[in-house]
Amino acid sequence: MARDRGSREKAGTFGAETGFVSQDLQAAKDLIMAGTVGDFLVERLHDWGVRKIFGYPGDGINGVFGALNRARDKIQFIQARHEEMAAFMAAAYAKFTGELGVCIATSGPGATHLITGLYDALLDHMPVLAIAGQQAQIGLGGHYQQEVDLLALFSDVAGAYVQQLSTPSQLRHLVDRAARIALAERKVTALILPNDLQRQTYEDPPRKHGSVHSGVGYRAPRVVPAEEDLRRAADILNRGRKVAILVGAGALGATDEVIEVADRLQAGAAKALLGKAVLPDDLPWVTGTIGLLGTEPSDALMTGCDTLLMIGSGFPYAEFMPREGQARAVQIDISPAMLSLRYPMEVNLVGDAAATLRALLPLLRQKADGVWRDGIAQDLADWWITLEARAMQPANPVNPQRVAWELSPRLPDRAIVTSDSGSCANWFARDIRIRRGMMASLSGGLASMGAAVPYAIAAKFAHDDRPVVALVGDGAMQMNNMAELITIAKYWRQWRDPCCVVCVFNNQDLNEVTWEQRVMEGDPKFDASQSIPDVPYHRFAELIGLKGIFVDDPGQLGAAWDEALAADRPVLLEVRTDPEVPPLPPHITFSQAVNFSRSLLKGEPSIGRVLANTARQVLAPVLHSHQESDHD
Ligand SMILES: Cc1ncc(C[n+]2csc(CCOP(=O)(O)OP(=O)(O)O)c2C)c(N)n1
Ligand SMILES: [Mg+2]
Repeated sequence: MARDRGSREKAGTFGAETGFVSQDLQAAKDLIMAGTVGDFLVERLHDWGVRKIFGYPGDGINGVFGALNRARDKIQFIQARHEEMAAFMAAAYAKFTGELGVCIATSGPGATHLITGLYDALLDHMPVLAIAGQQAQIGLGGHYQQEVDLLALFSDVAGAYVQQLSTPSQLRHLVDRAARIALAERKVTALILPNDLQRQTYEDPPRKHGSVHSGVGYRAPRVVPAEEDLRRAADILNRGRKVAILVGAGALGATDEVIEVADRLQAGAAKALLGKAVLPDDLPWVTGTIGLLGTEPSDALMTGCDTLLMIGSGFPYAEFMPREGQARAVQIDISPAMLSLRYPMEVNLVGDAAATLRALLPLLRQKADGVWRDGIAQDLADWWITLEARAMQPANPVNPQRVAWELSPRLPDRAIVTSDSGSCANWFARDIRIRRGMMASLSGGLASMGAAVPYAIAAKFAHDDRPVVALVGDGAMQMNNMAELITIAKYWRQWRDPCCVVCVFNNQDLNEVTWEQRVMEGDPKFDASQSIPDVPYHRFAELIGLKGIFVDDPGQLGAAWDEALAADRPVLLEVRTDPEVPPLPPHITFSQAVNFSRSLLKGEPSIGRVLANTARQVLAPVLHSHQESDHD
């Protein structure tokens, strides 16, 4: 009977939408509500090791928020400005801790807002649990306010496990399965909780036919391939004369093992963007990132190798991999679904990166030092000179490459660097030299704008003793990152190390796409879609209590970074950067270059400067060296 009363109260007098609930009354209700479905949910998540939940409230989920309030000593609730940001935070928290990320939102618009952040987690294989409220069961199907079919909404992104609670005693196994499946399959799961149920008394499942009796806990197994398969892989790797390694996020816990294997095989190694922190960039055989945002030495590594070892990566662009038939190949991945996806592998190994490489090592013969690695080292030496020259090219007023170039040597040890999607991802990928102990990430698979600041916030909550730097375009800043500065302003005093620098590339342009229009489509910049307003980001930061620094002179960049990294509070470093410096791939193809030239003929507004910069930076060598390969 108590349950029925609960739902009547929600639907009537006590509905939060009606605003009748006084604080005292709510407190009294909270007291007698101990032991509700909401309380059990929080308790069970705590048992699962959850200590932080990112989200935003609403009356559809207030029964859980009351419980979070009662359990403040167990789980910290972190309030984002927007549910999508909370989901990005949960994804990034999982990335930076290896733990389950949890986000929470109300019914209807709160739940729909979560979606992009959840896809970010899904595409980057992060374990995230989304908790969403729902209208009271009595009204479901009634075209009720804020009623959205959440099972349908979450069915794709949380396809691994999405359930709507229909009776309190069901909750235990819903939580247990949602947490375990997210962790074990590194996927997104979702629980939908009708608000009338959240306040009902929780009871453990009765011992009767039909009940489910689940338990807490998951430990990842140590997965190592069969000995015979390891031998087949070792045979291929031992026969190779020019071995290339490609690492991704799946190798993040295997730095020592990758280095040992690479040294044994005298291999070079390129990094997919999400694997940027797998290997430090000061090793003379690490060619940096690969792909559209990659380096020329990575390109040379892939085009020149005769053997490929791919570890923990779903790197998407096959055109940056060896040509089919060029290299014999071995892949290691914990997920069978990711095997032989971008290149037909001769041996597919399902296993943990570190454990599998450890098991491989005794089977690998030491190769003699050779020309292959010397060539890579030479390519790299040349490349760093090229990058520095590109970064130091004069621009109007500041060359964006130089922003990252000047940051790189100044990054404190153990720094965590995040980037948004936009042209700054190029400079993040190429110009930041990662050192051992650092972390770095961005929205990889989804490549969504708007992730850098929520990622930085999650990084601070994951490791509040580590300095954090976020690189963000002005478009992404305006989209939603600006609002999340308010979240930084709200929480930074809780962090042991206040160092959190958000660097905005103010080019008044959606520059990455402007260049895609030019280079990929052969169109001129579409001013109506590409130009964006000038906003004084550093002054906004100052208004909300952060430190603001503005730079429009490249000579001041170094000092500005020093000041930002040493500040006693989070900093917004705004740099006025030149939108006419092209964020082109390491080797654009000849046809792309032709398209690009055509765009200029079609009436590009700033034709003079575009041509000057492009010619200076990349176009001339591309046109010379790639005419042949493009016509193959
Ligand atoms: C949510 C979302 N919308 C659109 C895009 C397409 N997109 C990728 S980069 C970019 C431009 C980003 O502009 P800005 O943040 O100013 O960075 P810039 O490239 O100018 O440095 C756009 C529109 C995207 N990746 N994500
Ligand atoms: Mg921009």
